[in-house]
Amino acid sequence: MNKVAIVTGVNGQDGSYLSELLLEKGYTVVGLRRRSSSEKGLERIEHLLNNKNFKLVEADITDSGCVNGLFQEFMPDEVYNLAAQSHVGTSFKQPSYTCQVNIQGPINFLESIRLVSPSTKFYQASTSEMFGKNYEQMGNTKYQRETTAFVPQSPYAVAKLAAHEMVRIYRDSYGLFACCGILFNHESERRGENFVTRKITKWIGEFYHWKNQIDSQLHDNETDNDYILKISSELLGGDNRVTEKFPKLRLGNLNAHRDWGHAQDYVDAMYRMLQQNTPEDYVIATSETYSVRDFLTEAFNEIGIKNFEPYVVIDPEFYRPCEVDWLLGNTTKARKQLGWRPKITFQELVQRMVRSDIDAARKTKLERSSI
Ligand code: NDP
Ligand code: GDR
Repeated sequence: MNKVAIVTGVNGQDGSYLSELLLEKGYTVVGLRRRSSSEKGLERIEHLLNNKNFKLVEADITDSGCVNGLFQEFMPDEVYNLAAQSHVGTSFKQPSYTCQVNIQGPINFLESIRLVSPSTKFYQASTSEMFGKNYEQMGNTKYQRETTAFVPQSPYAVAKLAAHEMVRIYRDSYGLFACCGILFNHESERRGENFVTRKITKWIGEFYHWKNQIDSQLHDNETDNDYILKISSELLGGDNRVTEKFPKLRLGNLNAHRDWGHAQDYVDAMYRMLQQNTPEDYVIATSETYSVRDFLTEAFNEIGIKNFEPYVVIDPEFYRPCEVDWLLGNTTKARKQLGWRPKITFQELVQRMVRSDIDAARKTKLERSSI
């Protein structure tokens, strides 16, 4: 009989990659998706919908009765709780909602496992945001590991830390196989569009096509405060310049450092954690850190632009009331005990994301022009 895994947040970035991995390994995957008034939002898992071992189920993790019913119906061997209000900036504007989903959700699963299915293994999606502004230092290297103290800097991080501690309490009190992956930032071609990496690469994809539109009249680029301008060559020098405008990329803090990996590598670590003999928490990261500025430089380089500055506006709208400045994960434990290491480098990650968004923008343009 196939093993059964419940994956919450199945239509999110990680849920889609993890489901692929588990299906490849012969699991039956029960993917949970909350109700939506439209059928949109399944793009990341469209290719799985016809797989006979994949079941898409409507469920909200904040509803304890609903979660309990899932255990009665599916008796899962493993649960991967990936569903969350996962945007740090949003958590400052919606702190109560963030706590409701990110704390109550995991409690509902832990309670159901305790009461209905104590042999089910549970994975909780913890985060490097829990370290907040804290780090350890060896020589010039500042890093975080499993034993680094948590000093959360946002409602999101506080909620995730509460869930993290709750997992520890259920593990210690009731002997459940429950563990947390303390995952550092991981991105991909499927990353949500309001996280900084994807926001950048999506903008670049669209800008690339706008810039390269075949139009013999347009040949020069200029900028004003908010727009990049293309100016008609025939009218250059005259008073009646014809311009086309493209809005600049608006971002907040470019100095924050993040340890960015690829989501495909990270879901493999989640799986490995639940195959261990004992439940433990692990830091998962690449152990390299780059600033948002570095990401911009690398991404603009992909389209042959060496200096991104004329194309970007710093907008206080995207500053956070409290920021996490430095993240770099020490993965000694995961490498040793899980045999895990990332395969995709920072440079490959950026390249894949930019190329994918250039392709996506091309398709959108073609669709528009065929209407
Ligand atoms: P996403 O935001 O892409 O996915 C989260 C999913 O959770 C979405 O599909 C969302 O549904 C779903 N969801 C939200 N609320 C509920 C609810 N009440 N009931 C059911 N489903 C719900 O996140 P990622 O895939 O990037 O991250 C997965 C998990 O890992 C999250 O918990 C995140 O906090 C955590 N994490 C992520 C890291 C990263 O860098 N990506 C790093 C460390 C931790 P909908 O599509 O309808 O909004
Ligand atoms: P993060 O990711 O907060 O690290 O949380 P995000 O991409 O949102 O921000 C990274 C850094 O970029 C700065 N920044 C901007 N961020 C956004 N979103 N939009 C902007 O315009 C912008 N400009 C600058 C931010 O201030 C920040 O410093 C992600 C999420 O996936 C969490 O769920 C996860 O737990 C952590 O990673 C690890």
